[in-house]
Amino acid sequence: MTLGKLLMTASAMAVAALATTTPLKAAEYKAEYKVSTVVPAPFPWGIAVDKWIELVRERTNGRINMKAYPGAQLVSGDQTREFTAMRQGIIDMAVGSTINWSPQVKELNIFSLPFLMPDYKAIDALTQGEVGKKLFAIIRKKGVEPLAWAENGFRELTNSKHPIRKPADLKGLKIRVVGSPLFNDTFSALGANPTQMSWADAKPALTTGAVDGQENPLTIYTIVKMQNVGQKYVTLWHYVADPLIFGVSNKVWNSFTPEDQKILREAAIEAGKLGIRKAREGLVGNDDALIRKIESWGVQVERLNDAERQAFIDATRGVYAKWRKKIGDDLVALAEKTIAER
Ligand code: X2X
Repeated sequence: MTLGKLLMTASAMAVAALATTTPLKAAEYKAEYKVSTVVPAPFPWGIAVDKWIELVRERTNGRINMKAYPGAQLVSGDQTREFTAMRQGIIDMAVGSTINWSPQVKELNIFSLPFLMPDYKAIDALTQGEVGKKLFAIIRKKGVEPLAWAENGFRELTNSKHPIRKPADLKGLKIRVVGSPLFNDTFSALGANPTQMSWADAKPALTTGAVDGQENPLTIYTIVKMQNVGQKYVTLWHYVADPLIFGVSNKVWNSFTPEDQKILREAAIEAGKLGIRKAREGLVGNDDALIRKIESWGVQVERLNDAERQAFIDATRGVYAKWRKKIGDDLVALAEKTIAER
């Protein structure tokens, strides 16, 4: 090669290098952003995820291309590792349950304190108020940008053995739970035999009868058709509810322009509202269509009166007191005050 040719090649290479090191901002974006979730559409949770993805794609003209990965498949089905994977940047984004993130964010256990939230207004008072702001600040500090809330729902008790109307009815029943040792404590206090497992493992365990019962929102019950795997008894006890949080790994978040961050946040808020509406369909106000649908399948649904519900509250007070300390006395006191004033 002549010296002239060599110089030309070198300058061409320099131009090429310049072109790759100073691209337009959007060109730095990934071809696909992975969004972790546990359940897909038609669950209200998955509907919220799909809406978020769709709105962001539309509003960024495809600059931000997200894809849902349900079944917590990005963490091999172990939904309690979702938050950690997002912090590490293995997962770009997630719409996660407070239950599944609570092993890493202990304050999120607040929504799993037995019988803290009596109704939907109480959930909203927490997520949309000061408690929600404080929780978001904690999550942000841990390396995930929180954008908005959605909802899985009030978790009702189901089992294959017999109607449950009082703590003694739970005695010895093997109940599948997930996420946090708080659930073990709650069900042990009620005399049951709790066993931790992921959602991926829960479905076969219900089918084979390896467990007698489980707790989940009624939208999960109906869409999975749990009545067909022997879950013939449902107790409406509203003992805890799990909100969902839209989150983005900090590293990914910081790579977006402020305009695109705004689009992501606003789209999450909008998708979250849709998700919450879907999660409450047939369950709020005078509308109990979803419960009547379940009854029409021959399932026995127990509606507890105040005294019956109080017996469950009394039986779990010790658990509440223990976890109040773990979560933080100030935060729990603020939540109680917020709910009392709702
Ligand atoms: O595993 C469950 O029970 C589920 C689907 O509700 C959650 O991810 C918390």
